[in-house]
Amino acid sequence: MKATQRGGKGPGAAVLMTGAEIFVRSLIEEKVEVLFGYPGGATIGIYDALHDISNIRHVLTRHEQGATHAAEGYARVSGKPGVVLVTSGPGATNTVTGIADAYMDSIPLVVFTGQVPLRMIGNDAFQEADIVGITRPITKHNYLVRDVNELTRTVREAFYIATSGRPGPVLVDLPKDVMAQKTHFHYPSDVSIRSYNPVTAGHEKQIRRAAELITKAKRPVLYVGGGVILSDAADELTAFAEKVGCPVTTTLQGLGAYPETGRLSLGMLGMHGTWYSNMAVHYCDLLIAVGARFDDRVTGKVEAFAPEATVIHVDVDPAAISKNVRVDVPIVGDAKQVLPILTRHVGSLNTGDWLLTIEQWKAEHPLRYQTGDEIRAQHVIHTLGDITGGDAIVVTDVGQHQMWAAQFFTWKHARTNVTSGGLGTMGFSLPAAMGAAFAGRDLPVVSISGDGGFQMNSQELTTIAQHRLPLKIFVINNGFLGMVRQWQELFWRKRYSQVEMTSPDFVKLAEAHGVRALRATRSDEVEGAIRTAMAFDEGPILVEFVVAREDNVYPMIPANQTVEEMLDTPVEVSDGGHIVTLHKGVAHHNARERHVRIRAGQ
Ligand SMILES: Cc1ncc(C[n+]2csc(CCOP(=O)(O)OP(=O)(O)O)c2C)c(N)n1
Ligand SMILES: [Mg+2]
Repeated sequence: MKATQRGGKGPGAAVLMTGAEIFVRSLIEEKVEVLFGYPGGATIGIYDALHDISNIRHVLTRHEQGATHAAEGYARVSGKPGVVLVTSGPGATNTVTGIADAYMDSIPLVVFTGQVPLRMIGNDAFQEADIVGITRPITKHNYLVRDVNELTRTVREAFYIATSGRPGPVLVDLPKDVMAQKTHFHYPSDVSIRSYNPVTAGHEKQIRRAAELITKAKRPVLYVGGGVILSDAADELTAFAEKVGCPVTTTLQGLGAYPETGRLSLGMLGMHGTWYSNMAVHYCDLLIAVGARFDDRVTGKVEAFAPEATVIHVDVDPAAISKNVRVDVPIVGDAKQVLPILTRHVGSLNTGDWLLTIEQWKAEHPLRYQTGDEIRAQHVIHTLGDITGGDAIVVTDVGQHQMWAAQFFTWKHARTNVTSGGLGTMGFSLPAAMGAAFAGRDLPVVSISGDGGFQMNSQELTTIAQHRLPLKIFVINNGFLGMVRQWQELFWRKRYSQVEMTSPDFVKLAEAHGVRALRATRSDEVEGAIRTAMAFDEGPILVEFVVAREDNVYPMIPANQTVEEMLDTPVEVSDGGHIVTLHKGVAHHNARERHVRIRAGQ
């Protein structure tokens, strides 16, 4: 159990302080630098206590959902917990999507909600909502503070639980009268929570068993998830992969854990993963999962996932192990601690033949697109990767553009990919990018949204303009809820039900919020528009890219199917500026033949 000395006595220990003052002082003890919030009746006392505080920056978002996504963007990029403060009732319920989002992707948030006075709880009081009840299934833990004397311990525990073990959101509900009660300030120096003792050091014997299997493997694959990013273990992962000579595929959340410029990179796996990553997982004899959870968007049909592989799983959360896929060697521990030990125990493998097979797959089935006059979203993202060299924080929304960003950006660094994976929340990008901009990383922040998702939280343009945040905001406008349209095209006989979408004039909308904006409509404008945006240094800038309307994301393994059903990118040719698709996504054709060759050691 952690036992760092902090707070304790010191100024204020002798004087009586209100709960609101104690709360603010506790945030200072927790070294909170930025608070994303929105005031109201139940938190007016807390906001009063914040009024004269200069060491916490409060960002007044324009919607509480924006505050929670911003806190998540901040947490993902900075590695520190994101902190939110909202009022009771509607203020609290507006955070629900953001909390669920953080829960699904294991992002540390501490969300403080105002609550009606204790004696009125349960009376359907004005702006009362049982937010502790509502958020029970979507928080790692939550609290209702009933006594001001419990306040500092609760805040201390909330930060500890949010950031330790498998991180996640913690909610603390603060009744108005409790925040007005007075007591002495004493900040606990350590935390002791019975029945919560996350294990971080992997079991020595299991690590040795894993090392033995690795040493014997002929066709190993590392399957790396967001846990590696969250535990800041990208360097340890890279050292391990390179010592062993093991190819690396990452999940959507794992992008950046291993540089895609590295020779062992397979890119992303799963439903819209690269052809070669999915083939490698399908035919590998050893799958080393690190900080990943075998999500259905990764596995497709679980029974057919990595059918020939022995599975090693390193994860800090024991509940994640053998949850979806049976694991042969479980190692419960923090990737940052486990990987260096594993690296010491293994030697370099002779994976030359296996890497050669993968090289062939890469050559035969690369990620690709053609360009004509019309802009392709793939081209926008590819160009962004080329111009930035991967040195940018890219925050996406949810839909086709998100998958193209995962596929075509050059992911090089941990904590540069900010995207809603588990929950898949449209409207995430703009506020999350805003939070990312407060994280203080010396990299440009690029928000990429679809026309649909952008409209879900575009109110935050004003917050962004107010703080003159140097965001590059790209709206990929295909006139459709593209990802749903793609499914309707491929699996619902092209019956486009409620997916065609009109939009405001995004350039005028941005300008109305005080954000500079431009529009690109032809593919020869893409590079210039991106260069203009990246060079702009007078605050935020929005670029609307009007792109091909009915484009699809490939490769694709349809939901709950297998590599056998993988649709590769169709063959396209450019004909006088128009892109002609010669045939639609083609399913797997030579996997079986290739398999025979692998077995024969060719
Ligand atoms: C809040 C929310 N509502 C609905 C969905 C279902 N959904 C997933 S992708 C998508 C379409 C997104 O359209 P757009 O933002 O224009 O992005 P595109 O796919 O066109 O790139 C929808 C409706 C969702 N993920 N989130
Ligand atoms: Mg769209």
